[in-house]
Amino acid sequence: MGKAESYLDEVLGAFPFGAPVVGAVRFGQGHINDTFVVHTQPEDRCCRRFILQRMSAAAFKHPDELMENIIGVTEYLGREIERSGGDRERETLRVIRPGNGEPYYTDRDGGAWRLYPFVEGTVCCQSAETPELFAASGRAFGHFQRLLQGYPAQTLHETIPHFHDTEDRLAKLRAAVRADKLGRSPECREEIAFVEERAADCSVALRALREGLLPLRVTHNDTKLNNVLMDQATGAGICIIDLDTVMPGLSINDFGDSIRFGANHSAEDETDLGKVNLDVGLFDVYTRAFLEGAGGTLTEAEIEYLPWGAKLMTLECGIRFLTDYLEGDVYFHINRERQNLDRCRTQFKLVRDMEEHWDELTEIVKKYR
Ligand code: ADP
Ligand code: GN1
Ligand code: MG
Repeated sequence: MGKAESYLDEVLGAFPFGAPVVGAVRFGQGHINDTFVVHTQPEDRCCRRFILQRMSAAAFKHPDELMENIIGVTEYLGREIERSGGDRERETLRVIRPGNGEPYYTDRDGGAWRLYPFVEGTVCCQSAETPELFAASGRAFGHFQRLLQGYPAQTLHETIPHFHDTEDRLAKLRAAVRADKLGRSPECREEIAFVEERAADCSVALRALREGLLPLRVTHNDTKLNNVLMDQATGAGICIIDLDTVMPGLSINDFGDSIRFGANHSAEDETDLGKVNLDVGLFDVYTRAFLEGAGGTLTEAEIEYLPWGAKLMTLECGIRFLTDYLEGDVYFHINRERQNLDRCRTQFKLVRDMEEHWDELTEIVKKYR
């Protein structure tokens, strides 16, 4: 499969844009899919934009199942949003089918492409520029989980098996270390040891799930700040995007992944670890907002385990970056060498910070129970 750009002519011709396409350029900062913004020029009105994506073949083995999930979830959300007087065109994604009526288009080399309207009047943030903005994202992700409370979970396909199975992620890291395909393991010795010291932690949430303490819910599973679009005028988190991993999962993981990415003031691939620090104030702000958004849907045990969600999602993400580095950067997009190793290091620095501030984190959570 070649570079996504080389298929654009073919793919643009397959979708009903309703007006001439005037351009398509790469867009956003996702690590997984190839995302383009498409500009069209209707005769009688201003430019209309679309989001065109080639779904990652490395991440998603069954695009048909993936799109069935997304269509099911977005239609359900659309109905829920309408029922409460919202605007479904702005508050959820909508899949636009190609001319052949399928849910997505398959290019000449088997690449799977989908199309959404661009949600206008929104911004997508890469870092929590203000506490208010971070709170708005927390409210939106909490609310998302609440909206999907009644969704028939058994109809959802597992788009990535064992996605947040931290025990399995640990096993995959160990296998990558053993194989050491590119001879990169010596430079990762400290990081590998860091994980081994925390091997038992990898079972904490899964054990609570197995013991029936934590319930399985329909969750987003990839709750980075840049997976929610904020209203440009009000700053409210209005549209949750990147629905590829909506599957049965743990609410604490949705909480935790947001903390991992947003409760600090550095980039995920920052090389100066002195700049990478957990912001406990932002943890507090997010906890409150997430619980507000979830509106009483979380159980006492789920709330109690929120700090574990934060620590485990951060540790797991570091493990995944490290595994990908050892395997030759085959999963996460990179734009420079060692980027996945740098990403791993920021995650482990944050895990350390969480451990150091553990009592404060548990106190914060208690405050909002
Ligand atoms: P990835 O899985 O690679 O992260 P995303 O679905 O998150 O892909 O899309 C990447 C980026 O594209 C998002 O972070 C956001 O900036 C932008 N984006 C995606 N969908 C839309 C949309 N419907 N409207 C506006 N921007 C969007
Ligand atoms: C990926 O798709 P994106 O960029 O929003 C990844 C997440 C990781 C994240 C790390 C499907 O998220 O699981 O936590 O990168 N998504 C998938 O930044 O693997
Ligand atoms: Mg994304």
